[in-house]
Amino acid sequence: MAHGPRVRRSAVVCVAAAGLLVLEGTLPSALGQEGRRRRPAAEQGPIALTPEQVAQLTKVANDRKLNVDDLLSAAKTFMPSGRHDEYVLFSSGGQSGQVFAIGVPSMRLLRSIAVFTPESWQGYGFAGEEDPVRRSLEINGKPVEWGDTHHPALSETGGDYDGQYLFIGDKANARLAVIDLRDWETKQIVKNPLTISDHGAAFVTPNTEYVIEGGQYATVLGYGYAPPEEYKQHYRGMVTMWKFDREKGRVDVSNSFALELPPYWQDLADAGKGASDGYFFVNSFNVEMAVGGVEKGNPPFEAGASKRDMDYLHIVDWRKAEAAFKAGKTKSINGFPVIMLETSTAEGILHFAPEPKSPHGVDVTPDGRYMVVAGKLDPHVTVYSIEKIKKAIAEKRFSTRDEYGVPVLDFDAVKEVQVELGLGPLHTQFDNQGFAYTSLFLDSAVARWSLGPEHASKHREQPWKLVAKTPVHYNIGHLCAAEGDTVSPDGGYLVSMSKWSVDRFLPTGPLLPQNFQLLDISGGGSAMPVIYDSPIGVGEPHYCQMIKADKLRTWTVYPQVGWNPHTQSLDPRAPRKGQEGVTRNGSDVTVNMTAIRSHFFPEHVEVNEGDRVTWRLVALETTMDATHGFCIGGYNINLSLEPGEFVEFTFTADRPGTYPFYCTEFCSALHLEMMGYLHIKPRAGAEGAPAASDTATASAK
Ligand code: RUQ
Ligand code: CUA
Repeated sequence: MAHGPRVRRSAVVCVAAAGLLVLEGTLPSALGQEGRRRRPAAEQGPIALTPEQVAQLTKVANDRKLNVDDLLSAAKTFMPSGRHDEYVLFSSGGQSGQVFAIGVPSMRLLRSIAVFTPESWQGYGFAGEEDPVRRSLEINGKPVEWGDTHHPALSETGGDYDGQYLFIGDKANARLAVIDLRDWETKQIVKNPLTISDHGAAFVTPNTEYVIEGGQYATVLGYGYAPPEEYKQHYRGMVTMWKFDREKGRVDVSNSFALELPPYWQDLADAGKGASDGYFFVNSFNVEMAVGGVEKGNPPFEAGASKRDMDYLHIVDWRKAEAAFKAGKTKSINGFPVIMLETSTAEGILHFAPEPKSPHGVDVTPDGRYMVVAGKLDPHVTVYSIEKIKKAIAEKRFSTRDEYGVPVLDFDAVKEVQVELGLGPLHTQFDNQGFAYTSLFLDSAVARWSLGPEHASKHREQPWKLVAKTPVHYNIGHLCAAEGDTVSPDGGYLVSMSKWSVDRFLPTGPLLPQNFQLLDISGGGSAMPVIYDSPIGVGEPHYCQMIKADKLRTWTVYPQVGWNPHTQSLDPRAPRKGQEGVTRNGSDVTVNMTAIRSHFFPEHVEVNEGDRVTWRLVALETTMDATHGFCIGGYNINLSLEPGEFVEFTFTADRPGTYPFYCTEFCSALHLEMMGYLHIKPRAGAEGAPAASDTATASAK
């Protein structure tokens, strides 16, 4: 009797296994001698399992206690060696300050991209005393060498990801970074001149005209000071519009500006598109303007900031704002142009709409017709209609003005619908079937719900209705569907960015990884199973975006030997083959060095104690399998020399000695031999100086 269910389960496993393997590749070729060759999916024919193979698969499944769903999940996410993922997930790296690139559906980490935190593998921030990375990380003259990255934003053309650039905000220090997706490296870091910290960055307008940086905790703009008693008079919020120059691949600071906002705590933002093109939307909380002070017996921020039922959705007409900026209707704060509140109000740039208290995410639907606001303390999402917003603005349907004179639109005039989803809704994404997906933090679930009647033919549900929930593990923050915040979401995959993984993985000490859970959302109705758990043990990622991999035009080697990745151009300073050597001008020494498998040229570099050394190093390699590294121990130098790359670094040779330098990538069979010596000769007479007979030392001085 006890054998009955076991036998039946095995049978089910066999059937399912055979079914799924018919879909995916031929087993014999997978096991063949093609191991080293990249295997495109097109090469695979339908497979037919022999009875022995079915038995083998069934045995593995039973030994590992896998059920049919597990086997299906495995088949949906497994990438055979050499097969590439369909999507790339660009994820924030939270307080690691980095960005992580992850393949979907395999959920394999492809690489990290160093942004706000120096990172040695990439040679990011370890190019000596004048390192441009370290320089760009300084704030008010202080090194700030980490960041809290929250929101990556891929560049867009016509509201769709174009695969060219990635932007990411640093919440802790109100900075914005630009990453070039040709070489996946950070090219620019800009510091907001108005606020120390922010939150709502980065979001792009549909053609990446601007990168939007929303603020968070109100301060005195321009890094000013005022006591908390003067909060209402002197503290302010802001949103900054960074102009992006696509040709140069840089934020154009001189054409960027900000808007002064009341001292509510602005939160996430999203740009309108389609029907709402020309607007952007920013959430806020603490319209109470609570100033906290538990230490004085006042209610803490968490209570004071949640007293009122409604906060304000900020609706910004950015084309009007741009016109006001171009007309010079700004005030300079800390050298940066700011459109002040009176101007925004007078010019009709800024309107508010009430939103249920303590909202978090605002997300615009793919057609741009609706804004979905999720309030952490309200079990509904509130959906606003841009058509109604425009009408209410035109007809001046204001219910009131706030303390700063900003018109507040009548809630009922702009609200389309409220949809009850569950506890703690945070963020919303979309698919290609007319569904929206909202993360439910307190429920630890992903909710699928139907959009309005115009999508009924696709989703075949009642409009504006909760359709399904999948439990996740646990405390989901953001979620991300394939191209799920663009004008044409793909559907198929959704990643739940679940917070502490708690019991999902082997214990890793008290500090837990986060957990990216992959959901298969390709089916309709209630089917959206979790098919993979992926530990993220390197930071607390907040948001990510998932782009179709074939949109990326990634370089595999730099276009020319002598390429400077900081400028994305050939660097005239790069030594060419045959120009190697060491030259001296007083105590300034220039080293021109090349690297090619498996040696540096020159291999000995002699300098004197106290010399100022400028070292130029170029990788002469031109093929994909030839990255070198270069380090000098004790001098904090570590470079990554990708094929063709040029790097210059400088240091003062202030500690004499014999310093082996070596290649830090195991680049060839003779990698260990790819080394040399830096000889720093002590000043004559100093301790450790060579004997007087060493005339070379004396004459070099
Ligand atoms: S968020 S806490 Cu995007 Cu939900 Cu930063
Ligand atoms: Cu070059 Cu190791």
